[in-house]
Amino acid sequence: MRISVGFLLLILLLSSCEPKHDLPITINLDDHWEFKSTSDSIWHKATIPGTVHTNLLENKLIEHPFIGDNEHDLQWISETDWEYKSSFNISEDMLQKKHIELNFEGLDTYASIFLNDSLILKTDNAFRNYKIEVKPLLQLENELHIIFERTSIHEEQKQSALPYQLPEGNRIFTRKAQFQYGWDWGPKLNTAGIWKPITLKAWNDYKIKAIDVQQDQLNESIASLTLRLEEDISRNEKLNYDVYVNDSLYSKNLGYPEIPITIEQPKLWWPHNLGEPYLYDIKVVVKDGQKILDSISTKKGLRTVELVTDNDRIGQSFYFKVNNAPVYIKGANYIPQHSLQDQVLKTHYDQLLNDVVAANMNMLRVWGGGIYENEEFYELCDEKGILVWQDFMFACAIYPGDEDFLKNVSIEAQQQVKRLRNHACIALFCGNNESSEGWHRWGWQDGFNDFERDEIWNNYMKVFDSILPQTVEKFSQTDYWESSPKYGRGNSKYKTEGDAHDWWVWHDGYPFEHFEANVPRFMSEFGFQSFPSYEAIRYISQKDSLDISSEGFKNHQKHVRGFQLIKDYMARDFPVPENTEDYVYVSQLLQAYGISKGIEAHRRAKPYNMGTLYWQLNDCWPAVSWSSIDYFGNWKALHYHAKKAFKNTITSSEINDNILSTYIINDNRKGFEDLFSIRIIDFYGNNIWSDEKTVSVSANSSSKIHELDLDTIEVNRENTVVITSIGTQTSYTFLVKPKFLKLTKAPIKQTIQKTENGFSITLQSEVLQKNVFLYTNNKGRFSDNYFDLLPNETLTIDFNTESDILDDLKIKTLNQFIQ
Ligand code: BMA
Repeated sequence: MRISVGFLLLILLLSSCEPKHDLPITINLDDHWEFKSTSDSIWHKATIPGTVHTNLLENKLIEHPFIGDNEHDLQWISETDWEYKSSFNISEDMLQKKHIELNFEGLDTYASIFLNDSLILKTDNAFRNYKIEVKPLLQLENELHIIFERTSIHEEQKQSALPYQLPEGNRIFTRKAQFQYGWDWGPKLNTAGIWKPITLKAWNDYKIKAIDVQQDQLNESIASLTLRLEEDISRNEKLNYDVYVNDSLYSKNLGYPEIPITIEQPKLWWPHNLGEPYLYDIKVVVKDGQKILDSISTKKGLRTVELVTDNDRIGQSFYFKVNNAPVYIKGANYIPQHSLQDQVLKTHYDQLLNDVVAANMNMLRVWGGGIYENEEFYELCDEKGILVWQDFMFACAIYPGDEDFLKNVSIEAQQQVKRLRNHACIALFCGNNESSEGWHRWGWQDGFNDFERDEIWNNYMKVFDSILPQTVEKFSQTDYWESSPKYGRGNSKYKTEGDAHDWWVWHDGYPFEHFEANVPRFMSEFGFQSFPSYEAIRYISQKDSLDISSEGFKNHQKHVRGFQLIKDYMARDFPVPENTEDYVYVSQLLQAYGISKGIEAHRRAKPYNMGTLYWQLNDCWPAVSWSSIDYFGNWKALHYHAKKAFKNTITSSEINDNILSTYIINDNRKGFEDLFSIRIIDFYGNNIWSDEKTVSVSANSSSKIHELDLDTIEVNRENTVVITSIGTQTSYTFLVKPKFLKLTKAPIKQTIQKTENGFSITLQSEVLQKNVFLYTNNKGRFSDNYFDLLPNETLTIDFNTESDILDDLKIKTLNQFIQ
């Protein structure tokens, strides 16, 4: 058939008259904001999303709270009421839509919102988003005005309605990040403001609210999913739902927003250390005939995750199965990356999560005293193959149980679970951090009568044994755990059931060896503090010299006994240098030494123990803390050492009654056969003893591979090192504490060469050099640091940097402090 040009033109003309879509319109209301205290008359510019602290800083109205003890002088900010206003225009097109909704993604916390002078909303939960239909009030030109009341008035009111005081202070009444009230690693900066975006959305008869991708069945041969759309719909016609998988049209469906899909031979999502964290792109386009009404896309990793808590002959297991395979968990506890959340940018998330992967961690626990993280965080965890243990935001306190509070928490939980449930990374929802332990073991019940005690515990149960688990059950396919830890230290079941926090080390002053003799089923917290990088120390006091004794610096140690504990532990195991620069270095070695001891003991005990998460990955400001990466992103010694201790396959040795036992730990899903060797040399490189054998190593195992009675060989324990290896993996074990090592002061030969990404540094020494620390004032990252250099070994370390010169490279080793 021949079609004339005129006919074609006519068709084109007709089809262009008919609109091809009736899509919702969304605009961001982030511009033209101003703020002031309610008692002031002068408005200042405000960046939104932001916090009042950031807005004050941007206007140079306050000093930076992270410097010295400025924090103290800024407490008035939390005791002030603040107001924000902005004007915005909308298009005629938008105004004509049938529905227009304002969406506040996060307001911190007690806000009254006025649109064109009408009060439209009052909020009391920074973790909830609030949506409100505003069509009748909107014009082409509009004014938004938000007043934030200080939290203390609300908290005092709520306190006065209660006949008793709950542990731990008035923060429990306000649903906002609890660490903002001060923590043992963070400042008290109880901020306020528009901390998440505000958007305006307009539509006619249809919009998609959310998508849930439910996994009905998943194994290596088939994935059966149901895509379920939540919609706002005010029309009767049957709609078309077109589903795309990885950009190819998968199916066309008429009439029903619940669409089954089947993928044969699906590619499964795995934590990065066990496979590929593969993500499918799933998209649904909703149409009325040919007219597009809305669409939604999501990335979905197909995997099953299960927490196995079976009674066994020891007590009760606690381990994760991913795609039906038990997975040994390695990682750390994550806290907010900044006290002022708006300062955390995509690059920070990306960098930190790359550092998590680089350190061979496969899980982060998002700790309950911080925030439910933003989308970027979970998207990156999905992409990078990092599992997330997600606490609900309750920590170290007992919370109220009145109806308003319970309702508020219930909405919060529902919103958060629905927001997070499609993420492959989400492995577990956990009710709270240490609230149960605190109630049972920290004297929190003292002073209450029986009635009050029952009431308080019943209220606890309402939230953590009822509302939260029911919400998780109803809206997700993820497991729930009431409280971390299951039992506090001191309870005899601590080691045999559930997850544990070992704070005997640090808080109770027990030696690091305690970790080796007390391995629980799953260690969800254990840690030790160290000083941060020289960069962070200099920043705190704004001096070129390292000043750790000023009041300003001391304000950055929030644990009351912190400085003393570091010193006491150092004296037990390490030399205690006088000079600050050296002391900071040794404090990091000490932390790395203690925590690696714990990690290895936990891993050796697999499968009795199935996971180890140390406290804490990161910092929210420059501080002396338990972190392995400081506020500026610098890796402390612990991060480098954890990277080695967390490798999928390692050898690890322990000494008991003069018997040196060596284990091979393999987390891979496959077994293998390889050469195992063990060699003892002295610090000058002389061979003292050696052995080797071919061994076959099972998948996902830890087994003792070698035993050596040290009494049967002639060895001076103070100047020897045991080198064990399997294939290319090598570990060093020293036979005495670092402070007893007979190290020799000797030069290290170094050559530096420029490379594409920075410099390569080649090192060599005639004697063993312990804990070689390379440092420079140039910004960059060493491929390894705080490492041992064997006698006569040549080691090449890369320094990744944008700088063109490296003329200030310095080296410290433990040899300089002990001979
Ligand atoms: C753990 C955490 C935090 C605390 C840390 C160090 O119990 O849950 O509350 O910062 O100990 O004390």
